[in-house]
Amino acid sequence: SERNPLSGSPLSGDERLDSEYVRSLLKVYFIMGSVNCRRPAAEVLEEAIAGGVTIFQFREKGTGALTGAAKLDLARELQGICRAHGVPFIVNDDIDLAIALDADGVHVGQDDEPARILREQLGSDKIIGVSAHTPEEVRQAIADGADYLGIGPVYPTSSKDDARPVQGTVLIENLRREGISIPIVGIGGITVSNASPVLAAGADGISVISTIASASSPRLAAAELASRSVEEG
Ligand code: 3NM
Repeated sequence: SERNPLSGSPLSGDERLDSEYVRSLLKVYFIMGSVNCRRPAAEVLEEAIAGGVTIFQFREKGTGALTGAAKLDLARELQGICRAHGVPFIVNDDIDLAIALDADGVHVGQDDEPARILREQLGSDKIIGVSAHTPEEVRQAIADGADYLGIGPVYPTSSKDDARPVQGTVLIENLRREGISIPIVGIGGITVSNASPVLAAGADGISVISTIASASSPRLAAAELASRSVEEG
């Protein structure tokens, strides 16, 4: 039977999703589109969830990415897998797709629709994530009503053509030192062996494409990331 991960989920006093609930979802945040894996994406996602992925983002971007009906079909297939396992399904960028599929949320970058507009379109019970790379972008995203932030790239990445300069864990550390408590995932070049410093810096979880999508065993990769994130996050 299908499970909707957000149904009955706690809303805070101001009718937003409870931030501790969102924080708990971010432990192992897997992002993938068809260009990120050499095997069928559905297979990779099934295995990754079996290994311990806690939230999934459909990110169909880059050279050779699917569009139109093919993109919609793949999104539907992957959403079905997420629902079967109670894993929230987030759509990168594409608000129309997110609405059409009644996805659990949307993730946007700085060049996309601001979170304030997305909140108006999506309502209070969906997850809105924003990529932020500077303290100013962080402040704006929080003011706009983001549920969580993706902060990166922590390490060098080859999965994003227009990635910003590598920034290590400094921004995450500084935000936590300032008392900013919004749920945060670190992103960019994170592997099993370099995940711990990201969590130690104050991230609630880690977000990866290639460490899981290109692994010979997505299940094992996800399980190893989960063991780090659950113990140290
Ligand atoms: N956003 P990998 S880095 C999608 O810095 C994305 O905002 C980033 O892929 C940012 O885990 C990135 O393979 C790519 O490095 C992450």
